[in-house]
Amino acid sequence: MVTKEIEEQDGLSRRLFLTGTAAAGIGSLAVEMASFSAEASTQVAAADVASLPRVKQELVAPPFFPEHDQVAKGGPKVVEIRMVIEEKIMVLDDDDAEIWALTYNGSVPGPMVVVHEGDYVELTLVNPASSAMEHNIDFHASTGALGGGGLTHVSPGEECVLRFKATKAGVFVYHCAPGGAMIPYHVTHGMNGAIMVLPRDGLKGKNGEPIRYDRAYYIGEQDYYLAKDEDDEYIRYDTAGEDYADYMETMATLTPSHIVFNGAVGALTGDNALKASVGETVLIVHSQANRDTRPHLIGGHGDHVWESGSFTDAPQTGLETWFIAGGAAGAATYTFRQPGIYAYVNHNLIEAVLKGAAAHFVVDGEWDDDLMMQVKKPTPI
Ligand SMILES: [Cu+2]
Repeated sequence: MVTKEIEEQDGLSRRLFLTGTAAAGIGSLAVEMASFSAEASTQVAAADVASLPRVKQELVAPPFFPEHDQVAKGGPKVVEIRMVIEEKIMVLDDDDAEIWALTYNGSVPGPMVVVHEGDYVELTLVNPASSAMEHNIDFHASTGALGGGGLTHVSPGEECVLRFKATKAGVFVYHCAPGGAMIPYHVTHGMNGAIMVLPRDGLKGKNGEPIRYDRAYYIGEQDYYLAKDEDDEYIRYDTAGEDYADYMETMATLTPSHIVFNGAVGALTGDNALKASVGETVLIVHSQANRDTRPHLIGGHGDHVWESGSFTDAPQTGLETWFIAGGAAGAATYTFRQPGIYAYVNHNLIEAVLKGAAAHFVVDGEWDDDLMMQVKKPTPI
């Protein structure tokens, strides 16, 4: 049905395609909820929020975090962020497989946002006139129908502002959810990211002891469903959205062509490997907006792991592999004790090795023979 409408390209069909409301179900629900939520949102006690200090957070491309305090300074703030939607070709692997990625700020995943519990997040979402499609954003960290999705539909050439109170401490996914089949289509074209809502007094262990980190990295795992032609080559398209009909078929197989970290195979290996030193504690936030995954640091552990992503719960300790449910983010800390190159993988090893879900940590420092040593080199038996 949708395919036919795209081919027709008349004004109405184009609009339906852009909004995703051509597909029945969640699409129409979203529209109804949008008007309902918009009404409710006008009742917000704007006066209280207006008295709060405002700070701008400069978002940066993953795997890096924006500058932030681990322990909040002062009371709640309004944290202003800006995301510009970018539809762009991204090369996914060494074989030049490519996709018209749908992105927040040009990266897959979108940028990490960091606030403290009780802060307000105020997002300006910009959809440039050059875009082909309508987009929006659903914050799993927020409270209110559709996570802001109903209040943020921006057509090409529009921008909007959404404010929500970060009432839940934890790490959470955000993603585009325009309606109907466009929801998985946009999410599996890269349109997702994560936000970290820290407790105001910082992260804590089982016994309330403070947990601090020296570095923080954001790993967004992404499944793509590229279509191939009759010669077994990935199909290339001239414009964003042109792959829609083919992609609907490949998505329905539930079999990704690629499962990668940070947008593409090799995005976090080689020159792009994550850096750390022996003795440093690294916070790793891992998100997967669509599909279950199971991070594992080969040669290390999860010292503290918030598997569900909720900082309200005490972290688990000493994990070998942890589970991140599709549609969620999780957090883990690890203090490196040995130098070397560590692979950080989705420990479905087929997905890591054959599909691409692997990163490297390059760790410098002194080797500790007590922890590990080669007692005898390989020699003939
Ligand atoms: Cu979108």
